[in-house]
Amino acid sequence: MRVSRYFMPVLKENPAEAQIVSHRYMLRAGMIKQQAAGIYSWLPLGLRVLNRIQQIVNEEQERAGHIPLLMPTLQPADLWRESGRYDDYGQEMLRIKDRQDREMLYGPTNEEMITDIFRAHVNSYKDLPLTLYHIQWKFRDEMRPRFGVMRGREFLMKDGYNFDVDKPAALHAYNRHMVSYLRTYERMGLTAIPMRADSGPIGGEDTHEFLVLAATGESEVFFDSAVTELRLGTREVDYDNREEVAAVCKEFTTLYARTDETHDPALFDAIPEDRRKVARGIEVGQIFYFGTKYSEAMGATVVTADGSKVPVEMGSHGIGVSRLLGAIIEASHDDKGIIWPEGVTPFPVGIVNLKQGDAAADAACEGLYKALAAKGLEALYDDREERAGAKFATMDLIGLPWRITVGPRGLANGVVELTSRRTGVSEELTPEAAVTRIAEIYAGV
Ligand code: P5A
Repeated sequence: MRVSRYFMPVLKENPAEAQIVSHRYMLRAGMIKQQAAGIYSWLPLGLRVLNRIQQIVNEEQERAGHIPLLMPTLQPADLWRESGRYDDYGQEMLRIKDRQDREMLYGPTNEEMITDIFRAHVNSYKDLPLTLYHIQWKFRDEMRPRFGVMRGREFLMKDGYNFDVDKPAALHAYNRHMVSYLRTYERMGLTAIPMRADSGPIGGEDTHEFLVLAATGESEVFFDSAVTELRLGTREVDYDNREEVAAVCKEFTTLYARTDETHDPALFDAIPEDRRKVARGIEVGQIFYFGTKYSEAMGATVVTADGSKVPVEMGSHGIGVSRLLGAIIEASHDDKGIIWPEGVTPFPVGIVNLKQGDAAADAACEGLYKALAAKGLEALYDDREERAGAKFATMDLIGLPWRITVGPRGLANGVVELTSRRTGVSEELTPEAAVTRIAEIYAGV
């Protein structure tokens, strides 16, 4: 993409309404525009990151054997009367009437609807296990929408629902989600710690939240600092192997890590003092096991191997897809702007032409742009007639992890400059070597 042809309305000034750094940088980098409290348009640069995040989520869900579908944003109120949540949900639910005076709502979550789909089409244990998920917009009329996409009213969520014949199978699905989420967040460059939490309006007995540590996080968290060292890394996990999946979950949930809702001071005090940490975190996901809460209320049953009819065992599992942009920026930025991890960056590399109009510089930039494209890497090429300082400031603000700087002086020596946004370290390379290096970096992403 050439900056001269792109739509990236970068702001010079700090927007007064943004209280935290991620919100400030998302507005300044022209990623989002507020349309009403907690409701945003996703401008092209923001949409590219949102799409990258969705792609990672999809890949990891499919790797775990979970199946995508798509449910609507609008739901009939009657479904929610069946579970009893129509009244329970209160003011957070946006209630709408259609022209026939039928009561509808903009879905804050989809337990009822997925249970309705299940009961319409499945009735035998032979069709289980089954986990269905979608990535869809939700609406929650939050009392205090704030911090940009972090606490929106309209927001994008990945929500998945497992259906199993008995509790051990449902707990395996819970564990599978935990492991797939750990991998998902790691691919986004995040450390998200699973913490024992409270189940709130979703209900159920077992639940973990995934928290990214950040001073601006809305949750208070208590943990053993050793938990922040745990990594899934590149190990292969066989998602069908119950013991193996459970062992990974045990590894990640044995050390003390809880939100304020479930904090136990006595257990906390048993941690060696130098590892006892109280901090703040951003909740980027939550998984729930709730058994037959919805299936019983809504009559979703299966016939088991011995011929008896039982309510299906369920859980639901969510990732805050749009919130993740804010969380990643809170975890990865400096005073010049965003520093995207390679896994989610809107463009893998930026090209800055120091002297637009100089025949050699223009030709070298075009050559780099095409050579990168040939390797499947779409660069963002700043081809504007602008001062070099302004181009650098924009690149730093939008946070592409790598920048290639091209100018007549370097080209006279046959080199361009490759700079890491994270470390600021630059090296001089031939254009061909720069392309090879970038391709190597992204080969493992
Ligand atoms: C699990 C999936 C649920 O709704 N039902 C379906 C369950 N869980 S949850 O914890 O309430 O939400 C899942 C994740 O969505 C994000 N989230 C939000 N993101 C932005 N703005 C909001 N107002 C908002 N509310 C929830 C969180 O990341 C949460 O973990």
